[in-house]
Amino acid sequence: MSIATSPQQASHESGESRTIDLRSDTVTHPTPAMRIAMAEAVVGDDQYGEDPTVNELEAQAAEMMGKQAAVFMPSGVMGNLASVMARCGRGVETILGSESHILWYESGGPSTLGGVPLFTVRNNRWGQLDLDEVRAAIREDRPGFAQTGLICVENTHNRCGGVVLTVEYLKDLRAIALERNIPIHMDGARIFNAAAALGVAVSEIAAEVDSVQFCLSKGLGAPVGTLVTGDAAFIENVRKQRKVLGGAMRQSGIVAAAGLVAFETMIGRLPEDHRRARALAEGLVEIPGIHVDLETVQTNIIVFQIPTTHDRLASIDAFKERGLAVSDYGTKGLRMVTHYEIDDSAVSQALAIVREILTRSAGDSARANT
Ligand code: TLP
Repeated sequence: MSIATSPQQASHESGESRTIDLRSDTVTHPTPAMRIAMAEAVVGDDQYGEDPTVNELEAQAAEMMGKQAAVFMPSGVMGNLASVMARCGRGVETILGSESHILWYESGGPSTLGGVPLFTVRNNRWGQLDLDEVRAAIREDRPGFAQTGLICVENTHNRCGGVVLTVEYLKDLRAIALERNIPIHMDGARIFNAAAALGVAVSEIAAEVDSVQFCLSKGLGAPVGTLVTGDAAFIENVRKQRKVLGGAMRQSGIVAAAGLVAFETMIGRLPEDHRRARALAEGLVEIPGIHVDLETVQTNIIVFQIPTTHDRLASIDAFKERGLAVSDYGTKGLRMVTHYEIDDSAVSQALAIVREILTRSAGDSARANT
């Protein structure tokens, strides 16, 4: 056995060394420093609270977010679900955005496993929930009404193209939540991207919500893991819910070690991903027929539409054949996400492939029609 000590070697392992993989920042491989830290991690049984590496990761996470405590979870989906279940018992409702990840991509977990009804409020172009609509969505105390137990927000907002919720917006939302004593949970899978875009500390964002879930396995490049942060009593409850969901771990310091390296080495470089996403977006709008809402390209995500003359799925396949992977975002179009394995030359190659495929097939179909 050997440890892959270079990103090239690591990506070689995946057998995809030639693909420019812009499907997500979740596709990143652990850095060489992470692999070494994982191999050398001091571990113990986390369920006895005896894994020093996990304890250190949780302490650092809580401190960065300015919260009392944190708990290490296997995934963002589980972090969100355990957070919702810790706030809302069966029949207690959660208010969340119509475009939220929890609603779209988490298999209906809160309702199926938690018995938590979901009440959706429309997300606007900026990923925000309209404040008047939130006010109206918080239930009065009536026999026929479910009780409102939680408001969820997402920052950065994935389906809205990586847009950032500002601290000012969150303060306004908080004021409404406080009037009715409803806690706010932030799906902050990419909160470090949000903080980098706003030029503030993550704790300034986290201060406006009661709990934050954030992922190590996206732009931060670690292989696995999420942290949920909040007050001590809430985190104790999330630990219980994690156990209910079968997500408690033992010598999880092995993976937590990569998270500690991510904190040290990956947060500071996120603006590079944002710069490259911008370059990609600006290059895409130059290609005839492609539409990108440039104002929403604020972090590392680009959602774009290709000309209606082109079949979306066939175009994705054609990109793939030429060595470019992007994801399908259904009616929203296609998505690209930058990350640390995407350098400037990958950006220009990706643009060249998109241009080549879309112009070539436009030409082909024009010829076919004559
Ligand atoms: N998002 C993934 C896919 O599920 C779409 C991606 O490629 O972006 N919250 C947000 C905002 C997310 O974007 C994701 C992952 C999660 C939660 C879930 O995290 P994991 O994958 O760790 O369970």
